[in-house]
Amino acid sequence: MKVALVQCPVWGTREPPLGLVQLSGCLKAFGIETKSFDLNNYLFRHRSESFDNLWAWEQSQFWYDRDSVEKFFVSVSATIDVFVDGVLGFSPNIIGFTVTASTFASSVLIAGHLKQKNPDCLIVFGGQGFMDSRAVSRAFAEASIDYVVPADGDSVFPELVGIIERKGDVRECLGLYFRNAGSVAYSGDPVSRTSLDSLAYMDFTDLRVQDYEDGRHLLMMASRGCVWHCAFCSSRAFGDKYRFMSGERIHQEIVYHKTTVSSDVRHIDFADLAFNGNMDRVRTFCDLMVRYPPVPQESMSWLANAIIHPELTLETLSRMAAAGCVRLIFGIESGSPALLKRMRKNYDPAIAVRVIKDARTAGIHTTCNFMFGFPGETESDFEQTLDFLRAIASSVDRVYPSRTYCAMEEFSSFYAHPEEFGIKTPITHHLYWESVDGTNTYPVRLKRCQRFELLCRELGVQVDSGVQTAVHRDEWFNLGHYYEYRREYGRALEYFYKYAAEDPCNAIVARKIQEISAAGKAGV
Ligand code: B12
Ligand code: SF4
Repeated sequence: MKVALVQCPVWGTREPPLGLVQLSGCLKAFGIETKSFDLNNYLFRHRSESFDNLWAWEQSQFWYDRDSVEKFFVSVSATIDVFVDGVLGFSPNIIGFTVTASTFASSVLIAGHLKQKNPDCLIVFGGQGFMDSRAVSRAFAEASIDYVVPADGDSVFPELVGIIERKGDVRECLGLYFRNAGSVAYSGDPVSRTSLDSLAYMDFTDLRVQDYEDGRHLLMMASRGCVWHCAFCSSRAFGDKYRFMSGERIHQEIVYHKTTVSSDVRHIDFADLAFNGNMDRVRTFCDLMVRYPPVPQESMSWLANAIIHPELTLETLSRMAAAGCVRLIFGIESGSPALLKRMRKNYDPAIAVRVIKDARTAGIHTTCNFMFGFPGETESDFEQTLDFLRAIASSVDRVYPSRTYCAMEEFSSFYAHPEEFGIKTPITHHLYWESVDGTNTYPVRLKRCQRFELLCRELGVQVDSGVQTAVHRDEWFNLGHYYEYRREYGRALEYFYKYAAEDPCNAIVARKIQEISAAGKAGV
């Protein structure tokens, strides 16, 4: 039995897709012949100048729209054909797609192509896109899709492949949606989730680290879920319970990759939501990295997302630095204790100031993320955020002001209970939501973000430009879309023109200008 694994756009291009390399390791551990194919990276590397920005984080909305993706695929059909033939050349019996909301449209289109060329291949969709149960129905509306795995596939997928191989009953595979007499059935929740310490190592055989933008680092996710419950967060929704690899296990996997497949690797990025959700494992991991470096005489650095924790003392931070930690990224979001409480963000700003200063003393760089206009944020709350910035200005290395300011993400608790947070319902747009009293709007949030950035400039604090786009263009790009959404087309055009003057090759903006102008909407 042969399994092909496919990653469609849009996804990260700095390093191999974690979902695929993890699943590939798990399938091979069961002796299943597996090959991975990354269409996302393939298209990214072959993109033309007019699509240069299509992989920018802020423009990922493009990929949610099936028509846009289909038109794009038609325009690069020769490249798509080569890719599809490459997958089928492996003669897979099963093709698995790793699907999130941002890859759903492209995955459906590619799955259709593959099925059309080889109707015998079984198509399995899985991944975090299916934490939204509506996505399961949308997937089964496509004739090409045979199965959907809505949760961790580490053991479910190998089990499904085994059952298909021995022509068994797929209903025995818990954690699976399948077609049943004209409708869709679910086999039931798996009894337990794979312990992260017993996971197979990631497999980079087909998706080599050096074929990605940043060829010298390894991405690892050494925990799933989070220990906190911030009201705006949707990232923790999928793996609700915090599960983590022990310090010993993280160390073992790094040593394995470094000494076998990826000897060039000098750096690890931990994608964990909260790397220090369990401080004991952090201490164990650091002790091991100091006592048994993956390659003696060669330094190995790492960075991680962390939560502000009172146990991040100068002593612990120094131990982390000695173990290779070069950067910690903190979701600070606000400097107002009252607003943090409202966000259910469980830390004291005074401790945060101390941790950031101690990190600097220990030699660890810090990045602090901020958001603007969380429901209920008053001018005085915002002033406290500016005061917080002043307090950390001499010790923080970089700040990242959210370019979506305060997005109302599905599966977050403020999205689920807007009335509790004074948000106008129905929520028609995750970015453009408004407070019931009308004082908290998208342009208000954008202005606060700009004031924050101005203060950064004054204080000499470095502002992270985000993913690929230039900071100052965001205002024009974002307000162009905002006014288009509000049908204020004249104002939308004004902003899109400003953007186009700076970045004339941008295909999305050029199309917006053409669409609005051609329809004569600007005069409306
Ligand atoms: C790391 C990460 C990234 C990295 C990915 C880097 C890489 N090279 O892989 C980066 C930073 C690039 C990224 C980008 C984005 N991300 Co992201 N990301 C994550 C994060 C934190 C971890 C995902 C991960 O790798 N987990 C580890 C692997 C092993 O798990 P996994 O991929 O889920 O795979 C497991 C299962 O899902 C399942 N599975 C997966 N695929 C398949 C396939 C088959 C066939 C089967 C059977 C099973 C299966 O089995 C796997 C093993 O258990 C999650 C949040 C979270 N807590 O998980 C968000 C998350 C996946 N991202 C999300 C989003 C939306 C994005 C963006 C689109 C953001 C945006 N605002 O536009 C961008 C992509 C746009 C762009 N231009 O890059 C959402 C997806 C939501 C949804 N409903 O689909 C999440 C859930 C966060 C959130 N709630 O907002 N992301
Ligand atoms: S700490 Fe970060 S990942 Fe955890 S719930 Fe809060 S925002 Fe989400």
